[in-house]
Amino acid sequence: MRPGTVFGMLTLSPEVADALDRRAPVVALESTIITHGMPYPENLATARSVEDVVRANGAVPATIALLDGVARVGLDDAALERLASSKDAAKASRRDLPALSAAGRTAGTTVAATMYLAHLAGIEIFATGGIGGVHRGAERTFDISADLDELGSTPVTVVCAGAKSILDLPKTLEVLETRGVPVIGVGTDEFPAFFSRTSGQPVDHRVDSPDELAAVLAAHRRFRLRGGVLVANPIPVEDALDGSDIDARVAEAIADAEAAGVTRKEVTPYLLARVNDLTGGRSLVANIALVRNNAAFAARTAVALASLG
Ligand code: PSU
Ligand code: MN
Repeated sequence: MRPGTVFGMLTLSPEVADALDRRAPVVALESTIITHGMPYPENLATARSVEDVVRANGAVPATIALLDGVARVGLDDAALERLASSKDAAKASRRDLPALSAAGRTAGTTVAATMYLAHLAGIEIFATGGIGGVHRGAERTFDISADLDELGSTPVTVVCAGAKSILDLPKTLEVLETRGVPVIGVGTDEFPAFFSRTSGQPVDHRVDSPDELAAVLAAHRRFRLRGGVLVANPIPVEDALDGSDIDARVAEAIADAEAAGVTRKEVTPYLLARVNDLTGGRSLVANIALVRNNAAFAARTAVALASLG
């Protein structure tokens, strides 16, 4: 695929276009984590270092975002810097893409929107920190992230560290089961809880290496299952935080969100910012470590997949 425009609305960087042409390993990276998930300048340092980790593990990084209305796949450093320092970047989930694009806006793309754009570009694997899911209290609010429906319908593999306890993990796993999304633990039989390696929630399938995951993904392809695959890679032991301590801060953040009357797409960014504040630097350090860990595993899996042909 040549750099430039695909379907009128997608611009690939020359490096990503060339890698896809050669069928070389490529890893997609999302950008709501940059615009709404971490404060400046840590967001910029993280975006750069995650790209470095992908390269160091043998793949080409493709950070995806909406810049001046154009969906870009593969950002240069100036674009990363602009996105990270922007005060008015929007948050684009799949349904926001048309209106934001028509208005020429700049936006971070969520897991859902990034999966969709990655698939259009022909990228099969994507690394992030945490996915959106079923919020606590969803039986009252109906707050369920569009990330889960996207995983049910778009064939991209998402490597994450589980989900933050701002979400209801058992309900999130139930919805993933309903949507037919394979959930695969990396070196674990439990779904990890983002800052901590365990959640008490079992996963049905486990792999212990990138090669094993590549074999599962090749089989997923052969079965022509139409949706994505969720890979749950626990935070490294040395970076993990004490679960009960974080949970208390998260509960506080959720109470604040309810008191402030926050709803819909504002909920997750509000909670992420509040949890960052309430835990001080510690949660941010852990967050950065787990994203890098996921990027490494995704890149090594992309390399293994490419060698399967
Ligand atoms: N969870 C995190 N960090 C994040 C997000 C979620 O720990 O940055 C972002 C991701 O981009 C995810 C989005 O796709 O929030 C989900 O938003 P919502 O719940 O509104 O669908
Ligand atoms: Mn929501």
